Amino acid sequence: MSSVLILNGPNLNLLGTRQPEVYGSTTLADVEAMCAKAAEKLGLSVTCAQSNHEGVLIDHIHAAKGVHGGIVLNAGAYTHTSIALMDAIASVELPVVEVHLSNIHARESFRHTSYIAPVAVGQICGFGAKGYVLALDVLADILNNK
Ligand code: CA2
Repeated sequence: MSSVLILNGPNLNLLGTRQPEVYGSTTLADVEAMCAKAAEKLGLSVTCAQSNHEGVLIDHIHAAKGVHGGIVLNAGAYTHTSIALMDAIASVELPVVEVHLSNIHARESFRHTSYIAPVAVGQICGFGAKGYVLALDVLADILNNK
């Protein structure tokens, strides 16, 4: 069975508690439960992790090599700043699907830049928590060589 890491970055532990008009009312626990359910249907197993620390996120990406077949990554605001995360993704050579709850291209201009996008297989944004399920669907195809 193919295994996928669902990795969430800074402040996403607060999902559903503040700014519901931007990020929805779904909590991170809800997102992770949705992912587990979707993964089961797709024949994938998932491991979920969240950190507010750039280095810890990098450690998770490094540790995924040889353990997981791919990564669903919402790097939060590190998306727009972190060359270190970009380098980590490039170094593990795993398919990474970049996810954002909000449409980052319709928001402030500093959110239009993603350091993740050039090393990701693709980016899904603007569809709320459903984006994670869409990303798992894409990864299932990639991991089954469809
Ligand atoms: O839309 C997304 O998923 C983001 O990755 C979320 C990040 C933001 O910096 C990115 O530009 C887009 C912020 C996550 C903050 O999450 C919160 C959730 C509830 C309350 C406060 C923050």
